[in-house]
This record gives sequence, C-alpha cells and structure tokens, in this order.
Amino acid sequence: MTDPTQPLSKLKVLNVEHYRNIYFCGDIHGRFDLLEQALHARQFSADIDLLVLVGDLIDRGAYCPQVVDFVLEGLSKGYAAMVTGNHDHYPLGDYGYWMQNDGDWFDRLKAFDRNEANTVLEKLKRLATEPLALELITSDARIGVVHGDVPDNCWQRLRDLANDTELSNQTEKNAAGEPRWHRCLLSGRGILKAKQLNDLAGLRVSNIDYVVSGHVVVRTPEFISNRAYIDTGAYYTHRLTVISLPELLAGFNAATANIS
Ligand SMILES: [Mn+2]
Repeated sequence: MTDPTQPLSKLKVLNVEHYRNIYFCGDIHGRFDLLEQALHARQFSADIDLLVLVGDLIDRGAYCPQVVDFVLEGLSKGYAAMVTGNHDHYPLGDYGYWMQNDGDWFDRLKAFDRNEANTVLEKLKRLATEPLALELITSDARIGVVHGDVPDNCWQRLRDLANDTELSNQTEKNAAGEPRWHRCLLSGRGILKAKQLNDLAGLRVSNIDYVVSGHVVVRTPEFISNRAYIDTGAYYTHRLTVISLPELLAGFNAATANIS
C-alpha cells in the first residue's frame, strides 16, 4: 500500500494520441450515478477511450466508494487519468477538518462497517498520490489539467516547480492535507477574481495551448481565453459535465474568436 508520507507526484505528462475518444469530466463529488449515465450516453469504451478527471472525486454525493473503485480501476487499466482536487487530499489531513468539509459520509461508513471504512481509506490515500497537474499531448494541442489554478498563470513555472527536488521532498501539510505550495493548484479561484476585476485576459496561461479546470462551479462549461472551467456542481445541480476533446477545442476556438 502507498505510503501517505511520500512526496506527492505533481506533474505527469501523458501522450494520449492513441485513444479513440478523450473525455474531460468535471468534479464528480460522489455522484457515481451521474457518471455512469454520462458514460453510457457517450458510449464510452473502457478499451479504447480515455476519461480525464479534474479532481474532487469524493465528498457530498451518495456514492463515493463507487467513484473511487471506478477511478482506481481506470487508472490501472488506462481508461482514466486524473489530477487531485482539494477534497481528494482531505483524507490525508486532519480528520476533523475533513468531517467539517463534507467528509461525513466516511464517518457514517465507519460507524456502519469499520473494516470496509479502512479499506476505502487506503484507496483514498492511494488516489491522493495522483498528480496535481496533467499535461496531455493530443494530436491537436497540448492541454494542461489542474483542479484550481496554475502558479503565476505560467505552465513553465509549474514544470519548474514540479522538477524542484527540494520542493518535491517537502512533506509538510496544512490541516486540509495539502502541501503549502500546492494550494493554488488545488484551491485557486482566479476566475472569480478576474471577473471581479474585469480582467479576463489575465487568466491566459502561457507556455501551454489550453488548460482545463474544475473547483469553481459554473452553470455550463465556461471558456475564457485559453482556459475551460467544467465543474457544473453535479452534486446539487445533478448535471455532471463530460465533454469530448473536439467539443472542448470548439469551445476554445469560439472563446478566441470572441476576444479578437
Ligand atoms: Mn474543489
């Protein structure tokens, strides 16, 4: 089993050109029912398609263990790739903090079946070691994936941080289980500030074609500059966004056309 104190993996570069279809999925938050529906509607094939998750797999929804099992299987079989969200790190932080932040499903599971809860906790610790950022090489573009924000809106800065061995060995965490320098990656809400300051152009991330994120709830997938926000608040809106690569690229093209 994975050692939870090991340095977190940060940036993973994946060539995904060989998949038939690539889908990007917003924050699931335990809504395995919606995930199943969406994959069925898309005729998702675990043999030839890839599902890219922007993090926050657990908490709030009713089917957290099912989401965890599906994603763990997908990671090992190659039909899923993910970045971690803030909620995916809570199981490594203070228990009380997690419980106060929608982890109560786990408390109930523990009261009901302690052994099963321990098994699930081990799986959650394994998921928390997944990368904070993905860099996907597709035949059309290089696409970054993070749950929150990119440090300094510069993908090269992220690469440099990920390669910094001193930072990589840093295991100090806050109550939320997050190593400090990762905070903007996991919990950044730059889009809100940019909207407030009316500086949407400032959201552009340099040194990468496009960036896809979750964490901030939007009504429908929102495209601003070279960024896409795809968390449509599944756990309470009952709408989980699963968007294909061509749909995503069309969204970016439309956003670019609006600016010029
Ligand atoms: Mn989040």
